[in-house]
Amino acid sequence: MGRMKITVLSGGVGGARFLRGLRDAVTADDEVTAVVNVGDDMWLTGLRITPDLDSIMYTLAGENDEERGWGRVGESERVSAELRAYGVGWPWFTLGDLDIGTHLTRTHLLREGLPLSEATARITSRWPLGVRLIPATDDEVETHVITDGGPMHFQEWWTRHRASIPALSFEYRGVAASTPAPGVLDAIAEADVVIVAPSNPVVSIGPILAIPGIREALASTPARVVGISPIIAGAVVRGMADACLAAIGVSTSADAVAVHYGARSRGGVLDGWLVDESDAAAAAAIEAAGIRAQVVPLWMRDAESSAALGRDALAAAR
Ligand code: FO1
Repeated sequence: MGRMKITVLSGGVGGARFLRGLRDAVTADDEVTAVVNVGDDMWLTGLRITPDLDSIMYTLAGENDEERGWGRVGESERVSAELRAYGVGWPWFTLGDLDIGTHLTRTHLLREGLPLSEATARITSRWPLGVRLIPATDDEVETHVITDGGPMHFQEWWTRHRASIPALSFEYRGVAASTPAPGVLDAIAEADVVIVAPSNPVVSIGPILAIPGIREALASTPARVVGISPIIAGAVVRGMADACLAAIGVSTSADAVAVHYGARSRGGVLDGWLVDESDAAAAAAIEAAGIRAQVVPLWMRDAESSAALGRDALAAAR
């Protein structure tokens, strides 16, 4: 097998773990590109924060806080304490000191006029990640959650309220006027394999698919498009994705999420869908929706099981 081009649509934590495993599963000749959600991004105390890009970068660099799931390992929070004392920012959202170094760099580059994709290339060049990271768009597209009390930024709903306020719907603010970042459409069109990471379908993959041009690129790529279920044994693997699925009327099951994405042959995005062994019974419903179902172990427990999942996803796409 020669050089392979693999493009992954990804959100933060789950996508980051998958990408780390995939990197271990490919050879040095292969080229892995991650098209990353920006819907969680925001301006805070003058800084542009991009949680999903940063989660992936820190994870691939071995610099992430594994226990907490986000931010840098060995982090301190002195600057955040000062911001709190001044009464600026979000007191429920902590920026670590090392992490702030990343945000200062990004904001500096943006203010010099670089688009986010170029700022990201500059920032990620610090580490040998083994994966090229491209924001799905250079435009500011931020997810807002519509609740009974009005809309709020996704980050406020998720981090401050822990998704406990019922979400009526989600709005990807600015998405209609957005365009894919340079390299995104080519990464999909020229891929040998496209993988939808086991990320939140509503607030991680949803905002990527809503950017005009991306669905069309997925529809026309000669590559096979294979997704990995973020649901195992009828439960979300991490986070509070079930609250997001409920809001869009999708039940928390491996087959319901596959049907939500839809078969590429029927106007959706998927050719194949990987489900966990505990969800083998869901395979029939997935196949009935026109999507090839593959039953494999999905738990990314350690480096070995994560790499095995990467190999399984590649095998499913051949
Ligand atoms: N999550 C939290 O639960 N509390 C925080 O204070 C927090 C800070 C934070 C700072 C930078 C960053 O990149 C991520 C951060 N996260 C925090 C995680 C983030 O809110 C979400 O988990 C993701 O955006 C959802 O994918």
